[in-house]
Amino acid sequence: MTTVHERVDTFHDNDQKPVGYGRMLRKEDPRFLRGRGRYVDDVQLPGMLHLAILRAPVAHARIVSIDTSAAEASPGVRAVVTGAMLAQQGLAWMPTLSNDVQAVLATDKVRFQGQEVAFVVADDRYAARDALELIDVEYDVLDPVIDARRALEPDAPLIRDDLEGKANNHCFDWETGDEAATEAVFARADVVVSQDLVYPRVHPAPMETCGAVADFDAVDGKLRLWSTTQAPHAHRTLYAIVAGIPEHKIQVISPDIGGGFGNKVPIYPGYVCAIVASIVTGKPVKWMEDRSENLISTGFARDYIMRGEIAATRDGRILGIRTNVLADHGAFNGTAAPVKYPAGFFGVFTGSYDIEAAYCRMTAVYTNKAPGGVAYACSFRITEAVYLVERIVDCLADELGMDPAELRLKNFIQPEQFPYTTKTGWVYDSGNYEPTMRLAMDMAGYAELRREQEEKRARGELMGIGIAFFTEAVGAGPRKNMDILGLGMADGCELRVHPTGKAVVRLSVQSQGQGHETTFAQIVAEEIGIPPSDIEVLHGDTDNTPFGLGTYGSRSTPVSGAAAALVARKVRDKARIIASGMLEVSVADLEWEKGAFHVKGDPGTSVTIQDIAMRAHGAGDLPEGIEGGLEAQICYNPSNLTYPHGAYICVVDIDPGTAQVKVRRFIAVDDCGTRINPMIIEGQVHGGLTDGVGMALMEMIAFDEDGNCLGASLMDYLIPTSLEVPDWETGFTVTPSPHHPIGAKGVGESATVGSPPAIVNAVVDALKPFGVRHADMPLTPSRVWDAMRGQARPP
Ligand code: MCN
Ligand code: CUM
Repeated sequence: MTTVHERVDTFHDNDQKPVGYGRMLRKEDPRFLRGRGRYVDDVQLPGMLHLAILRAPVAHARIVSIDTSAAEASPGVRAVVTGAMLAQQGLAWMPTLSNDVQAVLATDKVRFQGQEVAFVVADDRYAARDALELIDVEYDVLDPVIDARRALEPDAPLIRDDLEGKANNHCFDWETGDEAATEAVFARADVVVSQDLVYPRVHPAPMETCGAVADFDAVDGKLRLWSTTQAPHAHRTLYAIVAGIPEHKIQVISPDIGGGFGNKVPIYPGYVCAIVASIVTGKPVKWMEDRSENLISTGFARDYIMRGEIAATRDGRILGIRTNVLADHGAFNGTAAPVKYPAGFFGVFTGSYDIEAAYCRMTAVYTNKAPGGVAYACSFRITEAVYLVERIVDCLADELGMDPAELRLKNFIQPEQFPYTTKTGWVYDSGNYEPTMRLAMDMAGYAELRREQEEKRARGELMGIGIAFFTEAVGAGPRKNMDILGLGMADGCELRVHPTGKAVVRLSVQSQGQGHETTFAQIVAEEIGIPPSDIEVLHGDTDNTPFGLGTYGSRSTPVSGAAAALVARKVRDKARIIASGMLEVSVADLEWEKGAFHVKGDPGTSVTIQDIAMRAHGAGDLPEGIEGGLEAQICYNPSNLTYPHGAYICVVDIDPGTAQVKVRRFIAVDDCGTRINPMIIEGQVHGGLTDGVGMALMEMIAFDEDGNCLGASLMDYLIPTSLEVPDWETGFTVTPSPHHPIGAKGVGESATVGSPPAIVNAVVDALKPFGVRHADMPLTPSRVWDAMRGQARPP
């Protein structure tokens, strides 16, 4: 059973009361539960052709020749296209979201197994796939670089010889914090602990893989693209720039999406191929990748090799944190992150602690692996940062012989210190950490758990308790320092109230399962008192929604949520003026009560928002200077990110005979400020915690030394099911964001960020009797077994 610690504010929308925040069943679920979702693969257009991609069988090879003649002659084939053909149109390469370039189809070399080499367009999916077999590519196989450490060796094979003047596999260097000041606190610390950590390469593996249907109409010159994208407007602008088609001639439609988790932020070669194919054939063209293609070629996550160091006084006051990171970016830097943050928001690695100095130095390299980097509910690399700090804080507790909860409580940033500027320059907007930590400890029965552990240890049983406390930075972001390829990270919102008082709100963000059709209706409902069921949420269609940067980095609530609240307030302000005319009193004499204005001191004399909507569109005079209609639009530029936090406690049991880890309990207390729909928040947290179990115990995209991807199917890339996870115990505290119009912070990635360190800390805690201080994820039975025997396997 799930324990929920919260005040009871359950209500039903069906009784048509003007309502806003609170538990409410999801408006989108009737169609999802009945199999009526409309996904990209459901799009069927007359005369539609099918596209299949030929992928590199090896990780690194020069292309000697490609013979497409047999494929072209294959039944049902309409076109076979190679990189050389795209190069003639200047389309063989495309920009990535990190100012690098990526091959659409390889021309010179293939640089990772699974890279796109050619495509076939045919009458059906089977004919296209069959013809792939007939394309004859001669490769001159080169030595691959698979290990990031190898990438920097002077004799390592050069991967990016396409980049002018490039003589090595170095991708970028980045640093943050104050090196000298950190050096100084480390020099005077009583205790310094360091630990090497690997956050392995993992994959978001959404239920629906990536795909697109492109339909270029040569008559009106308009391109319609249905695609699995988390950021339809940003993608449209990029297509406009690359293809030279003006934006008003491109419509990107992102229909229902079967999970994104960051996998659907980048632009993949497949989308571009589908567009080219439609232009070339003059027909609509569908490309849908299969599971293996998704796992081997689309945006991976993590792949950070980190060294963490922490300095403290003997009595447990943390002075400084230092880290050195080697980041594996794969063959192309396709990371989705604001331009100024090549390492995403890794800079928050100082965590939730008030420390004196911090420093990070990072080197990123190219390897012969798939590109990606920012995906899988990562909050722009905060997953890696939180894992680093929460592991080394535990290592410090171990060194000091201190309880890990006590050590954290002693070092938290205090409530009166907010807004708090970290030593790496992030301004945490608000937080109150101790109550969150105490609530998690109360829910867990922390003292009792420690007693139980002591008894079990005495009997030789392996039980571990792991804690993680995190602060996230979500809601990218202030346009003064955040843009993606020059696009400021703002979001538009438009609200229209129809004559009968029903409304439609149009968003620039795009749900992949987060329930936006419900929660954004609730935000608007809270502000103007129209029931959520009367508010239609439109998103995922660039022709019908205002411009904005899309959904990732848990930014929808912090940015678009703010826009939705403010646009509703604009509408309400206009409604107030219309109401003053209807009630023949001055605006100052009106009082708002969710859903209606009444005359001050006379609640009986009132008009509802629905009455006002009819007047706004109907007969009768409107006050001087007021136009008809009841609608508004806005573009919201956030002044800061929002900083949700949380305290997680995990209890594991390990079978000493098989080294199998069982997560027995997991307590998650989240603080995401004002809560719009607690049921949806819980769903987000449950999903993220499940991801965390996967990453901590099961998931890894591994490669052999030749660069063959060993995680190319769900038989090898293990993801958790309900059998591997406990019944989650969730709680919450509420510390509103001071700069967000409704005080809400994001929550969509919190649990994925916070749970892996809690689980690893629990496993390491269980293995203390063996003298284990660290073991790298995924903590599979073999790794735990090795840790128990004092061995470590290479990651
Ligand atoms: N919410 C709320 N109150 C808050 C904060 C959020 O009720 N204070 C609700 C929101 O209204 C929204 C949901 O919780 O319905 C998530 O909101 P938010 O934290 O703003 O995150 P986004 O909507 O921007 O979603 C993105 C985030 C990311 S980046 C990944 S990755 C991820 C995640 O969401 N991918 C998901 N959760 C996912 N959930 C599903 N089902 N599918 C994915 O692909
Ligand atoms: Cu980093 S995965 Mo989400 O931001 O789409």
